Amino acid sequence: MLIDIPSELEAALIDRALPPWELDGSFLAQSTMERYRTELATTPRFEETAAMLRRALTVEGGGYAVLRLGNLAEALGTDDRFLRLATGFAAEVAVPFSPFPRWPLWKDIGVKVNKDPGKSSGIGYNAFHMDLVNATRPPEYTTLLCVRPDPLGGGLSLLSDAPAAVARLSENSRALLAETAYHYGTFFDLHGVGEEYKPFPILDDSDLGEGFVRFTAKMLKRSSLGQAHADAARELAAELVRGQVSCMLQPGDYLIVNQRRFLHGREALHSGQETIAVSDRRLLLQLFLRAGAGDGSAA
Ligand SMILES: O=C(O)CCC(=O)C(=O)O
Ligand SMILES: [Fe+2]
Repeated sequence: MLIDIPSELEAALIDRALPPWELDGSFLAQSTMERYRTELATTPRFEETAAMLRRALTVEGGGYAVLRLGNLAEALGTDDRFLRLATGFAAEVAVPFSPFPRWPLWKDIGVKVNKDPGKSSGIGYNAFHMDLVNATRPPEYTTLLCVRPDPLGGGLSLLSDAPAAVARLSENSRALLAETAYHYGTFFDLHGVGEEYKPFPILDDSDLGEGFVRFTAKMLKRSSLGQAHADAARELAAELVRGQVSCMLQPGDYLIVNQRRFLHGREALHSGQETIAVSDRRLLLQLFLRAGAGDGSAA
């Protein structure tokens, strides 16, 4: 769902300079959360916009939103002042944090022509996945702020309702996906996301919509799985593609994904990336959010 910022809110936000944030370990400090909330709560129509955002992310059948911050990005540029406002919106959903101790709170996802094309910052098709899939406590929300789209026009963002895709599978496939038989990737020096989970079940015991559909289609190529388990995972990947929606992020668009509901991916960037200067290539900034116990946002 697309969420526009009312013009009177945009005008007030352009005038409002939020202070720099502070971290408490890998999490946004409570003092910053409170300060940003208090500052933003006094701007016109902020509360209703934040409530609309939370509702889009948690309502039945919902689970992602694109908050359109393009006018703010245009007025403020995309450095600190703008990032503080985006952090303020994120903090209305859940607690911003960085699982990567050596990265800043907002992590650059640029374009690297020599990287594995199917992975983060590669140029190829990035298949449906959840972020931090092999952690016992993945972030409830992953968020991507678009600084620059692909100047050549590629890189559509992809989203798919994971519980809905699972519901279309046969009972036999679902039973295979519930077995602790899947693994993916490495796990090194990550904070705030629990332990490495290996092997893991794609579906856990809890009701659909409560747990995660702990899946990445990248495991089909990069992990060795038994035949029956691989077949069930391939069926799920196909159902995710069948149900996918796509959107082209514009400068300043802020995509927020509830990882208990939706998986995400990205179409390939357009061919010819090597002809584009690194500083002109597509650039997203990624931020993860942790839903606090009992605040309702973990639903
Ligand atoms: O490039 C994109 O749009 C998505 C990247 C992504 O999903 C990731 O890096 O985890
Ligand atoms: Fe991702």
